[in-house]
Amino acid sequence: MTIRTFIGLGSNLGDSQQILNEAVAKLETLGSVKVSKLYQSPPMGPQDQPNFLNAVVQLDTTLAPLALLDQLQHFEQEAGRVRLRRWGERTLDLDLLIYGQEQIHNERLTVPHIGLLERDFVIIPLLDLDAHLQLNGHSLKDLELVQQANLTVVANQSWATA
Ligand code: PH2
Ligand code: MG
Ligand code: MG
Repeated sequence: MTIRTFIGLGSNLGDSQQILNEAVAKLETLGSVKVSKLYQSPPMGPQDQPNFLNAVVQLDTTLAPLALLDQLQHFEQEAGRVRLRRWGERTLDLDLLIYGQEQIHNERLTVPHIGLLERDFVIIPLLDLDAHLQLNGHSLKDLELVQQANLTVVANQSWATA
């Protein structure tokens, strides 16, 4: 059975656009993929770090949640993941945001992702992929932060396939 999942992509170290491009190519090995626009976003957390590039990938996959998490962490390592501090700079961050309708709580994984509803750099790209997406019965497009989003579009939805 195929499950619709959404993966958050972020990078603010190295050649971030190249790193995110390669990440999308790797995600394509796990199932059928659709990408959001590519955004630049001011850092959440420590302010003395570069802006992030952010995007979201919709991935339809047969992988179970923890098997998918294993793959995401493997891809992060392959990208030479550097993580210097909490909420700090990263070469590649791949977050499992949504896994079908499932609520998952274990030592390795919380889904939907904690903080999803507070992050414009997650919500806006999610809406690119599904303008009517709902979480716990609430339409993401009705969230207040959608009006206040502080994101710059870097590339349209063909950025990863060009
Ligand atoms: N990720 C973080 C910390 N801060 N800020 C933005 N704008 N985008 C991110 O992806 C991000 C962040 C740690 O995962
Ligand atoms: Mg993250
Ligand atoms: Mg992460």
